[in-house]
Amino acid sequence: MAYRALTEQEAVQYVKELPGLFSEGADLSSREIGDGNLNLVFDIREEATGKSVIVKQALPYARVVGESWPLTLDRARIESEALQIQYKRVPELVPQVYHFDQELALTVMENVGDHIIMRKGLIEGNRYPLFAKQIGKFLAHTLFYTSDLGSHPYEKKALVGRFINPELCKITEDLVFTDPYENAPTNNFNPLIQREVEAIWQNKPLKLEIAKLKYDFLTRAEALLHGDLHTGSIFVTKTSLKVIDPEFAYYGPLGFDIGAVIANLLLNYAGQHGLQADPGERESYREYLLETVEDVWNEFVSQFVQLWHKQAKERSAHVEGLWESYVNRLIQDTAGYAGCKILRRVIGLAGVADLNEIADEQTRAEAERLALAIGEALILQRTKIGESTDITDLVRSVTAK
Ligand code: SR1
Ligand code: MG
Repeated sequence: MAYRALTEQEAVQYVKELPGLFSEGADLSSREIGDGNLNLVFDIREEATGKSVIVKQALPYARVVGESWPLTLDRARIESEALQIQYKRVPELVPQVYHFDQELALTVMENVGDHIIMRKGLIEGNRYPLFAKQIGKFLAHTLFYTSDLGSHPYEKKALVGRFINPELCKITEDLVFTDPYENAPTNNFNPLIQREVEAIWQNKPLKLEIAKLKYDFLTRAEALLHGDLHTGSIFVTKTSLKVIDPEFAYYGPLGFDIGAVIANLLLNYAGQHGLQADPGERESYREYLLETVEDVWNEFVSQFVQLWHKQAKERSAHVEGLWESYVNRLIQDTAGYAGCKILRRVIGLAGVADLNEIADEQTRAEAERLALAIGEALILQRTKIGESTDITDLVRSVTAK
């Protein structure tokens, strides 16, 4: 079938014709529930049995802007293949793909609708005691097994080829690493922080460090990244976690994915200024978020290093001292990328609800100023970071100023 964007009814019809999903004659309902920046998402459900699937279809443009921003449909292939690679490594942490249609740029997958988007959960003040262990495992396994450490050199290079993702990478190159640091038309920030934003545009040492991080993003094909691992790409319950939406997947530096998780915890930390009125509750939740930042890194690194020692096929991986120097650089990359991802969410095109939902503009501006200061410190001081507590100490000291 030639490409066309499906209606709710056409999505039902499409699923009915797929073998093995629903019984013949099943009475299915369909609801378009996409609230992201790019795609259509249909929830197809059989009320009688409670069974449901998700149909996700790429639009030939970025939904957030409209048809004036054309965007490749190949991102649907990238997403569906990345989901399957990640599912192979950590099936409990990724939705299962049932079907992919290249022509329609459409994936049919497991519905994890009993979970909620983690960003929403954090805004509501929920705590997720297993989150760090789960996301640490996702990061360690998906990154290790797609890197030169955990895959055959031919297989790795073939994957690099399949995941050349130029148009979505260009979005990141522009929106994360370039536009927020100059007076670009895509920027979208609270006018009350104009002075702080202009100071960033004029901060040459900061811009140099961001340019170095961008250069590594452009050139360092280390592992198959998720590519957009913010808390809106993570579904959670108290006991379960599912990572969705890897359409920005490509081969890049590991710290970009780990940094994305940490950045989004810290965006919520900054947002607490307006999200939580009670100062005691706010402090306690902030401490929870900082502990989670430490645990995410510690879980990731302990599982990654364990895989390195037990599974690394690359012979040079076992040269004395290599893993320690790798991990040391990785935590600094992680801090730097976390910083860029914080700054882009305050200044650039796509903001986050953790800040945007603060109704009072003045309070919101104070939260945004804190986020900017944290982002800047993470980038400029990343070479002094050796362990996770260095990150959280830095955040505490910036907050105290
Ligand atoms: C036009 S896309 C804007 C942002 O949404 C996605 O989630 C990515 O973060 C991208 O930068
Ligand atoms: Mg997304």
